[in-house]
Amino acid sequence: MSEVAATGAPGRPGCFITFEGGEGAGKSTQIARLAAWLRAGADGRAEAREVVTTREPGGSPRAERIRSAVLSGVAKPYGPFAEALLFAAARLDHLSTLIRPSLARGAVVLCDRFSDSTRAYQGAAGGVEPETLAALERVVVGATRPDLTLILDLPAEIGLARARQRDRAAARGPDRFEAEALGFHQRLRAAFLAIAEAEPARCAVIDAQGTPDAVAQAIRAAVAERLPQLARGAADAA
Ligand code: Z5A
Repeated sequence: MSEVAATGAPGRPGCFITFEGGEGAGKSTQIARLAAWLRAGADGRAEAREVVTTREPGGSPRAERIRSAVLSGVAKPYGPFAEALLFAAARLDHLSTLIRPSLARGAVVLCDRFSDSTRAYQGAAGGVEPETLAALERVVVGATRPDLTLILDLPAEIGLARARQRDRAAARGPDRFEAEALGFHQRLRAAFLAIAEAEPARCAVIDAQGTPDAVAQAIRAAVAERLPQLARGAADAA
């Protein structure tokens, strides 16, 4: 095995960071920024890292096929539990083909959504019992839990307006979940905040209402504080 400084959970050479939040919270924007910062060794203060950026649902060829089906709405008539099973099937493949091999060779994996999205969308907003989702998470995710989860928080109205503006610019309509009513998105926000409150050691809530630069700075500060090996010295500059 190559000489890689351990950064995440014990026995795991790499480091697993997930981004969560409602629609249009800025996850894709901020993953690209954090990846560039880590690849540059946190402005030269730390070791430059191999960074793998990925997303859920998707992230592997088979999981991307499940993504297309679920986001098209084809599974909606089967109900939230069936959708949770499809997200879990996609996650199983994503974990075994991309996430675990990347962590094993020492990469930093930045993932746009992960199992907290199942808890929020299919659980809190969709009505699937938490015990059922916890059991699914135990068998699918196992020990590959995130080292850090950044929850990008903002009012649902603002996130939806951003997502709609982006969709208009790309000349496309809302997907299966964007099309849900405002109340659904407000439940999601509350669910992500509740997850952060229940698991403060893993989760950091980031105010996502500021400019992209301000949000990126808050994310770097959280990473420097929670995973100092990735950004040694950067906390002082944050
Ligand atoms: N889902 C689920 O139900 N269960 C699960 O287990 C999993 C997922 C894993 C995936 O959709 C859907 O699957 C998701 C949940 C469900 N629901 N939906 N829809 P997706 O991957 O297509 O979309 P998303 O994850 O919701 O992300 P998003 O809507 O694409 O937004 P984002 O990545 O958070 O934001 P963004 O693309 O970076 O930014 C959105 C726009 O705002 C864009 O035009 C930016 O330029 C702009 N932006 C970004 N930051 C700012 C700031 N700071 N100020 C102003 N404007 C900004």
